[in-house]
Amino acid sequence: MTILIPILGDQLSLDLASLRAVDKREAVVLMMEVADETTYVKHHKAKIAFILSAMRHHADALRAEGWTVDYVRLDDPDNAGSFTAEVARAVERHQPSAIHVTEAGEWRVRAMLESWQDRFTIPVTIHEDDRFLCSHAEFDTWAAARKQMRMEYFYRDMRRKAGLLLDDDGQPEGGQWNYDAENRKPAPKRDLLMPQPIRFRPDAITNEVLAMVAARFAEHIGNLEHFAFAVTRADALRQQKRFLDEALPRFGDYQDAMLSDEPFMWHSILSPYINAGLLDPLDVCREVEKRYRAGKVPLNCAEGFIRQIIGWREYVRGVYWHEGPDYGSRNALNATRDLPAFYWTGETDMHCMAQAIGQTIDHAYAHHIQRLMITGNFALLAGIDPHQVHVWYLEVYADAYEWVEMPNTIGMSQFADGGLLGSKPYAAGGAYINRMSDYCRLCRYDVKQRIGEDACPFNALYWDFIARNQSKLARNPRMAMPYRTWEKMAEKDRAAIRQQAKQFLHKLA
Ligand code: FAD
Ligand code: DLZ
Ligand code: SF4
Repeated sequence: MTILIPILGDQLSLDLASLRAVDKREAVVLMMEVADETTYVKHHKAKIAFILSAMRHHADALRAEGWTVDYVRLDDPDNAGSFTAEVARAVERHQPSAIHVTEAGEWRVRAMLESWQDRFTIPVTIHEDDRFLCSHAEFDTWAAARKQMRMEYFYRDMRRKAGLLLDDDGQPEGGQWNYDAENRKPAPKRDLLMPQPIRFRPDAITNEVLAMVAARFAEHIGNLEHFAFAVTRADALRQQKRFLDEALPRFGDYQDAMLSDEPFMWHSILSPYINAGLLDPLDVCREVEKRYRAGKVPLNCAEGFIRQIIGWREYVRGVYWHEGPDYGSRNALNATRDLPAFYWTGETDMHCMAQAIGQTIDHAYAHHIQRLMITGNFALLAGIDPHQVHVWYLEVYADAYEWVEMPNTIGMSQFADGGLLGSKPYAAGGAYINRMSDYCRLCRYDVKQRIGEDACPFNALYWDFIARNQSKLARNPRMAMPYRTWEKMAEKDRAAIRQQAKQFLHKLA
C-alpha cells in the first residue's frame, strides 16, 4: 500500500501536515518542477532559481530523514508541465491507494488540488496548512464578529493566542500593544557597520539550477549575478541568527528608512525562507522575544518585528482567503493606466524609483517601505491598473505567493479594495520620501517644487490623486487633512498642479 504525498514549492517544511499524517514507510513524496508554475506569471529569474534549488535541497533533506522521494525535474523530457498532469503520471508509476496533500497558497492551485478529488479514483485528502497561527475558520469567525476588519485588533488576539510579549497578567509587555510610533526614524548617515545579510555562495546544485534558469527564462526580469539566497534550512537559520544578532537591535528604529545603494538596511531578509517553509514564523518570533527578555534588544524592535509576523502576515493571509478569488480584480479607484515600462528596467530619472526597481532587478528583494511608499505609492498616485501592479509584485519578489502578495498590493498599497484591509490609502508626495531617505539629495528633481521642469513628480501626482478621488476619499476621516489643504489652495494653483500631473502622465504613456 503506497500513499502519494505531493509537496509544492512553498511547502518545504519537514513538519508539514501531510507528512505528519502518513507513515513514511508506506509513502512516496512527489516533488515537481513544472512549466506551468514557472511561467503562470513571468517570475524573476532569481525567484525561480531560489525555489527550484530549495526544492532540490529539500528532496535531499527528506531522503535523509528516511522518506522516499520521487523528484521530477523541469528538464526531464517526459515532464508533463503541470501539477495535475505530473500527479497523474505519478499515480501510474506508483499505483497509490490514496493521496495526501497540504492545501495550496493560492486560489488557482487550490482549485487544482480540489479537482483531483474527482479526477482520481483513489481518495484525496487535503490537509489544512497549520504552519500559520490562525486557521481559516478562526479568521472567518473573527471577521464575522465585526463591522470592519482592522489588523491592530486581530494582532492583539494573536499576541494573546501565541503568548508572545505578555506580562504575568496577560497584558502587553511595557503596557502598550504597539510601539509603531517609535519606529519611524529617518535614515541615519551611511554607517560602515550597517548589518548585511549573509551572501550564500551557490553550491553545485544551485549552480546547475542557475544555468538552467539563465538558459530557459532569459526573457524574464532580473539578473542572477547577485544570487546569494540560502537554499537549505540550515543556511536560512544562519541568516536568522545574523538578523537576530546584528540587525534586530535597530530593526524598529529604522524600519521605514531608506538609503541609496543599501537595499537591506536593518531588515531580516527572512520572508523568502519563511514563505517557502524553510523557517518557522513562530520560532523566529520566540527567538526575538528571548532576545528582548535577555535585555539584548529594545521592546520597540521586538514588538515591531513580532507584529509583522503574527499581525500583518497572518492578517493578510486571513483577508486573502476570506475575500475569495475575485479579490485580485477589485479596482475601487477605477485606475486604468498601464504599468510604465521602467518598472521592468529601472530606467527612470526619479532616483527613488530607480533605486527601488534597480535593487529589485538585482536581488528579487526590496524592503517594505520601498514596496509601499516608493513603487506602490507611485503606481497609486499615477492611477495604474491595480491588477497589473499585482502581477508585477508577484513576479519580481522572491517571497511572493499570491496569499501574501495580493492583499498587500490590492489592499494595502493600491487601496483597490476600497478600504477593507487598511483604513486609508498609503499616498504621499515627495516630502515623505525626502524625510525618510537620502534619495532626493541625489535626484535630478527638486523635491520642494510642485510645478515646472524640475519639480518632483510625486508632488503634483499626489495632489492630482487627491483631487481626482475626492468623491471616494473625502469622507474618510483619516483623509480630512489633505482635503482641507487642497480646498485652501488658490484655484489657479490647483489648476497648475493638475496640469503638471496631466503632462507628466501623458509622457508616461
Ligand atoms: P522584515 O522587514 O524583516 O519583516 C519581518 C517579517 O515580517 C518578514 O520577513 C515577513 O515575513 C513579515 N512581514 C512584514 N510585513 C509584512 C506584510 N505587510 N505582510 C506579510 N508579512 C509581512 N511580503 C511577502 O512575504 N511576500 C510578498 O509577496 C509581499 N508583497 C508585498 C507587496 C507590497 C505592495 C507590499 C507593500 C508589501 C509586500 N510584502 C510581501 C510585505 C513586506 O514588504 C515583506 O514581507 C518584507 O519586505 C520582506 O522583507 P524582510 O523579510 O526583510 O522583512
Ligand atoms: C513559484 C513556483 C515556481 C516558480 N516553480 C515551482 C515549481 O516548479 N514547482 C512547485 O512545486 N512550485 C513552484 N512554485 C511555487 C508554487 O507556484 C506554489 O507552491 C503555488 O503557487 C501554491 O502556493
Ligand atoms: Fe523621488 Fe521626487 Fe525625491 Fe526624486 S525628488 S527621489 S522623484 S521623491
